[in-house]
Amino acid sequence: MNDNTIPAGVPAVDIDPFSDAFLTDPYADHERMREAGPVIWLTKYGIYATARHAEVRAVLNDHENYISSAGVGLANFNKEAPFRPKSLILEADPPSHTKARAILARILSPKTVMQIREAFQQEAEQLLDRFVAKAAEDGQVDGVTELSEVYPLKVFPDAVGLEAEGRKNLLLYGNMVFNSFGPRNELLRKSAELVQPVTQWIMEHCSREHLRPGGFGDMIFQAADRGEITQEEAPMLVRSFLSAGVDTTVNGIGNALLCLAQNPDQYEKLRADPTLARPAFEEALRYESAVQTFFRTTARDVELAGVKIAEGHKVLTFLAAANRDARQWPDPDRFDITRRPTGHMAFGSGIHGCVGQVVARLEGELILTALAKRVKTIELAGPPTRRLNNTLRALSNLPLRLVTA
Ligand code: OVV
Repeated sequence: MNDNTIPAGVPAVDIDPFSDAFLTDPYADHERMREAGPVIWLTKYGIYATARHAEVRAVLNDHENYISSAGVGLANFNKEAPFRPKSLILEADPPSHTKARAILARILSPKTVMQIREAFQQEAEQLLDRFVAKAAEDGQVDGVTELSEVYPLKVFPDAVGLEAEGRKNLLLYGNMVFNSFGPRNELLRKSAELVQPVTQWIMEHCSREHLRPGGFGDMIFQAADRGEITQEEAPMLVRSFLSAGVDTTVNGIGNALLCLAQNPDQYEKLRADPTLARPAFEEALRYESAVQTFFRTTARDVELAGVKIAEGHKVLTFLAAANRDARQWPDPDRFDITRRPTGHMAFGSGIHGCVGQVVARLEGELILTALAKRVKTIELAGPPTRRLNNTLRALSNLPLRLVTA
């Protein structure tokens, strides 16, 4: 299976998509991979991959041939033990996936989002007041440590019903989980140094006693009370909220701030019309996708774009490369908040498409709206620094100078 023999007729590419150089700036390599062919072979890992929009979408929409239960990272769970007990939704196939998905989809439905909107908006406005005041006082402000990390760490765990103490663990855990989808490289080893205490904190806080009645976490236990899942499964679904609900939106918002700081003409459009906040966030997701990659595993011999792939192979889908495929997007390397990037792959696609996307979009919209209402111009006050992660496009710092309206 994942060996060193290059399959006949499949373009072989020697790029390492988990190297520091690639993760620092993946875009030229994305182009090389798209141009090499619709399906390529990555020699470094002995895996198939696709960087084109049509094939990424095709793989993600064919959950019967491309399964998730063998893991959605490089590791094949049929051959090696997962680094943590498998997620009941991410690393599952129908029919068990369907059951878990239905519960989370109901909790994170548009109806629920209408109910949390006001609290999320208030928090966004108060945070932006503080952010702008800090910028005025200090001459500059950090878009990551003082905004993009602060907001999701406040509003989402509040909605889940988690206590305020210790929430930084959510960032450490997210970093670890998203690194775990890559190879066992230095990034994974470093982030996993804290695996014991952080995992222990996370699992403790997935229990019913730690979750405020009526919050998203408690709603999972209510589903267990109704017999929809077992009492043992409930904390595992809470774990999915805590794994996927923070680091993703932190970086979605951080990346959007970077895009706007680097494209003053686009920021001016947003400032002039703050109702563009939602499409601006969507375009930032396309342009700098917070989640860059996911794997699937072939459940049988399949054919993708004319390439035969045998059963049991890993296929790496480059969501972020699909999002800049010129076959799909006119002028793909242009950040344009007036484009409507419908069909982007930043939330995935198909039955595993992000179940929290209504909440993620709400957070992005509210932060960009509050920003646009207060800030005339936003520019870099120094070079942004990256937090390299095997899966996430993440920033550690984003020094910004603001001129307030
Ligand atoms: C989409 C995603 C990412 C990471 C973890 C999970 C889901 C989970 O279900 O634990």
